[in-house]
Amino acid sequence: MIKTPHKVDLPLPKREVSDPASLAAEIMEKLTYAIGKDAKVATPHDWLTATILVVRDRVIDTWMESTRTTYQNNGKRVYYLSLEFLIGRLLRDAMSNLGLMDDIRSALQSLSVEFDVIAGLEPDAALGNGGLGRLAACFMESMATVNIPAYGYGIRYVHGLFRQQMAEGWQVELPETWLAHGNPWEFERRESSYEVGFGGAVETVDGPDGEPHYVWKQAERVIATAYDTPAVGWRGERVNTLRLWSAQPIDPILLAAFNAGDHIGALRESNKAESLTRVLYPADATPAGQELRLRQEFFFCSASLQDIVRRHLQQGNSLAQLPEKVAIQLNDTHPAVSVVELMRLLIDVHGVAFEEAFEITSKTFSYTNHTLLPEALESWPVPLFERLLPRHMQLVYAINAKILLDARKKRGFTDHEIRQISLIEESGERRVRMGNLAFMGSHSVNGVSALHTELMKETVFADLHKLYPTRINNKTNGITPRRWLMQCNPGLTDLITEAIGPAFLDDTSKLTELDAFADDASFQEKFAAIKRANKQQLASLVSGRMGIRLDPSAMFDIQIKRIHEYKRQLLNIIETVALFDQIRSHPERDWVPRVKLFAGKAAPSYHNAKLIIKLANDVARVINNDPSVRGLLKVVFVPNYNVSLAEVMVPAADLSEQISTAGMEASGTGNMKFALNGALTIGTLDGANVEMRDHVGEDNIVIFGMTADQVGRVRAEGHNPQAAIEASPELQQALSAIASGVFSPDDRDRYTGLVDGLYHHDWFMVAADFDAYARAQRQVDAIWTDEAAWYSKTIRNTARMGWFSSDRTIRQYNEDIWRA
Ligand code: B1N
Repeated sequence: MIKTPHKVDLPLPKREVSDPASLAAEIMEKLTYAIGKDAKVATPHDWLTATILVVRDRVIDTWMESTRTTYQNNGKRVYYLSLEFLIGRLLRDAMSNLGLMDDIRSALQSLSVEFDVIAGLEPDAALGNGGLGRLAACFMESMATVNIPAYGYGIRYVHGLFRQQMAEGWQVELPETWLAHGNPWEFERRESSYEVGFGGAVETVDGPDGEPHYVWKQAERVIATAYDTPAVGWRGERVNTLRLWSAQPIDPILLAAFNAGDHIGALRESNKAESLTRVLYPADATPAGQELRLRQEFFFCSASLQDIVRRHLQQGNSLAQLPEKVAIQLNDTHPAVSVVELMRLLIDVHGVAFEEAFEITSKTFSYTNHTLLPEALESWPVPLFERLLPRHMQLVYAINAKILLDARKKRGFTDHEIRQISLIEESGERRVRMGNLAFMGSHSVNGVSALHTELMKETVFADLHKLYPTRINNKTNGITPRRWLMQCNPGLTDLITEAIGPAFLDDTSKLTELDAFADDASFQEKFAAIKRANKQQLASLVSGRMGIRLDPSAMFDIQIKRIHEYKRQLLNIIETVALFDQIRSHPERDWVPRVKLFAGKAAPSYHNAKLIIKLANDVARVINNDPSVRGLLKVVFVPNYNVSLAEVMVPAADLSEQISTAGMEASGTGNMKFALNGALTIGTLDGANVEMRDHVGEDNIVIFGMTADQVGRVRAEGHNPQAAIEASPELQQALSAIASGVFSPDDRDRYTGLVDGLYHHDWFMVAADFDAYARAQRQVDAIWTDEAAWYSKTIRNTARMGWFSSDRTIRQYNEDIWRA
């Protein structure tokens, strides 16, 4: 690098004034000089970009300040490695965290620009599938808020999660193009580029010390280029960096080939490199085991680790100090190959001995597990792993040999236990177990809810837990109250401030003061008015997008999340059909008017999940067109669920559906968002629902169904769903209606397979839990009918959910694991 003397004492124009008039002037300046447009011809997008650039200027001052201070203190940094960051929009978030909301609004108004209109044009950064990716985004905001020097590392996908369109009720996936208008939030960092290699072979040479040295001769190489996005904390006190990698070819074009007339071949390498970071794998807790996925994982891990080690050494630290200065959190096993990549860098590049390298590595890494579903536990066929990453394969074997010897010799583990612990799955095709690799290569392994953590100890990691009994710990998930209360529900935020003052904005545990208002009739009335206004907003969205009219005085009963059999959207739909039957058979009864809302995406390859979406749409069509239930029951599947849609649906919910088969949802975070915004939860004792019940109190949540223990026992003993179905006339009738084509007259057999599965396997205990669920729903009706009771419970939910702030989660990670 060429060192030039920089003149650093020139004063920068400080962005300290932020009254509406100067903000308006700045927006005009950006429009003119950064975008090159006259106000007369500026499009709404131009106004959006100009506004983002003005807000961004204010972020940058603090960003540089934060980075500088960390460098000067040479303090410990936290690195959050995640293949997904489900960010959503950033403008409202940044404005609200910087306290610019009102002034920017007025500034735009003075320019005759409607803030809500341009804010609605910002595309969602949908670089994630669901809860795991959204958690990473909440954590980025909370790490900045609680003042932890942190970097997020991931991939800058050109296409994030697909756009979901409905074609006659079937999900169709369309590409999503969030970068079409450019991305004003990001900074390309050409200078932060690294080479990442694949394939080839490992050569052994004699080192100067007489020991064998290993040289990985890579067959292919690509360049990883960094794109940085600032992550602003609450009140803008700290700004951290989200660094996303993009893949570029080493040679953009093979000119010789091009000149010889091979125009396509000349671009082949270039296309191959760029395809690495082109699309996000659309799989959430479903298998994604393709070669491109392993390449994506290694690509971003290698670039991130090279960057981390470079920064560490540049500070003048030694490699032995790595665990003292660096904490790397692995978000599930997707970045687990980092363990062997760091080992390789330490041993092959920096000459550290194996034993020491392993010690440094395992003290630096920690790993979060997000699922127990066997099909979602990553493992790679040994031949594939070896072909793509031959040196890493050697290191996997070396770590495995060390740990297994230790287990056998020192701890007397049995052959069966040794097989369970091994990094190599030996039954059938040999595979590398990424969960075991992440476990061995870390000093901390955590689950994401109390129940999930206990189940980890008893199931997937039972034997590793026996070998390392203090390694597994729990960090119950959380959500950022900035996005999931203050920004998405300003009405409720103002009402709470009016009642208990603004201290809860900085410390959500203060929300408990709201408990005193739970039975206050005038407070209940205001709380209800805000809920109604939020429902009205959702109703206009649904009417605008789908042409369906919703009555905001009906109960809004909402299930929004990825579509998966274990989440049991099917249970909800079947109960809806049963309710439909009941209302028609007993029109004289006092039915509680309900709107059943669903939204969520299915993995494109997940047949049953897509069929469940079609069923929801088929049932909706029939019910919504039946005059005998008009005004009492409506069903809506809102297409293209994403973060921005969640921000409208969450504040509008009366009832939150959290009904997974117990033991299968690791935590859930949507459950927390709804309850914080004053919805009642109907749910099973699964994931974080268990801790939510402990916090809100069992009178303020409706729990039903089998426990995780019962599910385990029934599965082991073999359960008879047919008997359960025959014992429940309502269930039987609903199932026979669905199976016989009442909702699919165009294809009467469409759902016979789905219903057959319930009769013969019912792995997800839909039939087994049906009666308990239907009873719980009638209990919800009874509460709804007693308005004072309803609001008393829902206000208590808002009051007692403060503990589920991701600030609390992050503080726990920092106290127990990172110690930054
Ligand atoms: O992670 C969330 C939890 O709240 C949810 O309960 C859990 O289902 C979710 C493979 C996953 N677990 N596993 C994934 C995502 C992408 C992928 O390719 C698995 N997502 C979860 C946050 O802890």
